[in-house]
Amino acid sequence: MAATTTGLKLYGIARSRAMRNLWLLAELGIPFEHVKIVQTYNKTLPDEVTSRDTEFLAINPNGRIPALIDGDVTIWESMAINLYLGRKYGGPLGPVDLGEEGQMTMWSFWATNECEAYAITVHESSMAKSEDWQQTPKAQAAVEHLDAPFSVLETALSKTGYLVGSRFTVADVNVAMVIFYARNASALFERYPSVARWYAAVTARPHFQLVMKMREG
Ligand SMILES: N[C@@H](CCC(=O)N[C@@H](CS)C(=O)NCC(=O)O)C(=O)O
Repeated sequence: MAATTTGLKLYGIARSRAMRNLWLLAELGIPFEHVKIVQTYNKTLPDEVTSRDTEFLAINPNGRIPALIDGDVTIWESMAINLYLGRKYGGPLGPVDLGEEGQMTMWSFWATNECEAYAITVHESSMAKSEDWQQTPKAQAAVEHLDAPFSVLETALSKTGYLVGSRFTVADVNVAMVIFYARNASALFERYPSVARWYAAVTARPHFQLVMKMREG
C-alpha cells in the first residue's frame, strides 16, 4: 500500500525510548515533526514540556515518552510505534506479509518481556561510573538473566545475520534498541559472537549514529 504522511508527529527526546522511533524514522526518511517532550527529571529550561504536563497527558495518559500522532491515529509504546511505522511506511524495513509481521511482533515482545528490565539494570549499573560495576551483585544477576535470551538471539542471528526475512528490518531496530541498554556487558558479547557482529553492524548504520549524536548533544 502506498502511504503518505499526514502530519506525523513524534513526541519525546533522543535520550529516552523515543530514540527507537527516531532511528526508524531516520531509516525510513519520511518527514515528521519532532516535538521534544522531556522527562520531568530531564527538564532544564522553564518552557520545556514534560511527559507529566497536562498537554502531553492528553496524548499519552501514562505520562511517558514516546508517543506518535499520525493524522487521527495516536499511538504510545515505543515498540508499537515502530511496528506501526514499519507496517505503514516501512517498505523493505516493514513486513512483506502476515508471517513477517507476526515475527516482527514476536521479536519486539520478546525484547521487552525477556530482556529489557535486565538490560536496563546493566545500563544503570554501568552509568554509575564505578570501575568494578560489572562485579556488583545487581549487575552480575542481570547479566546472568540475559545469558539465556542472548543464546536465543545468537541462534537466530547465526543463520542470516538478521532477525526476519534475511534483511535489516524494524525487528532489528526494536531488538537492538533493547540490547543497547546491555551494550557494556562485555562478557555477553564475547560469549555470543553473532550477537556481537549484528549489534556492531546495525549500530554502525549512519542513521543510528545520527540519533546517538542527538542523544548525546
Ligand atoms: N514501555 C514504554 C516505556 C516508556 C518510558 O518509560 N519512557 C520513559 C523515558 S525512556 C519516561 O517517559 N519516563 C518519564 C516518566 O515516567 O515520568 C515504551 O516503550 O514506550
